Amino acid sequence: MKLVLAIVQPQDAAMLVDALTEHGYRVTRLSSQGGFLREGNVTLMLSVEDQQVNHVIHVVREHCSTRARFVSPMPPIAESGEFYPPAPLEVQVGGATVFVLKAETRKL
Ligand code: 2BA
Repeated sequence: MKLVLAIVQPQDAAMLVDALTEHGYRVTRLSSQGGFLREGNVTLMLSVEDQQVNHVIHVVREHCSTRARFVSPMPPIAESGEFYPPAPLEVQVGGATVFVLKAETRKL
């Protein structure tokens, strides 16, 4: 068994959960937040057979898009009263960050 954790963007999560469920996978959806952007994202948790991992990753890839986000760096401390607003920094988010872990499922 493997535990697949997929961190995805909220815009992609609903369609992805639908697709995974339609393919017969059991999915748990957790609300999470990225440490860098401090924005909400979604972590999906699936326990699957080893031979299903590649298919799960294929379905995730099909439903998750890469998007550009802009971060405003903190302005430097002005020394002479002049102010130069720092240029927004572009980061590419997604499609998805996926972790695959060995797992043992015990249903109590
Ligand atoms: P965030 O931490 O909010 O990161 C959002 C995006 O910001 C990242 O997209 C990446 O493009 C950029 N980024 C993150 N840390 C950075 C840094 N130190 N310097 C420059 N740019 C940085 P993704 O790589 O697609 O990650 C999306 C979300 O997936 C992350 O949200 C985080 O919640 C999670 N994630 C990504 N890699 C992870 C890891 N190794 N371990 C745990 N969570 C991870």
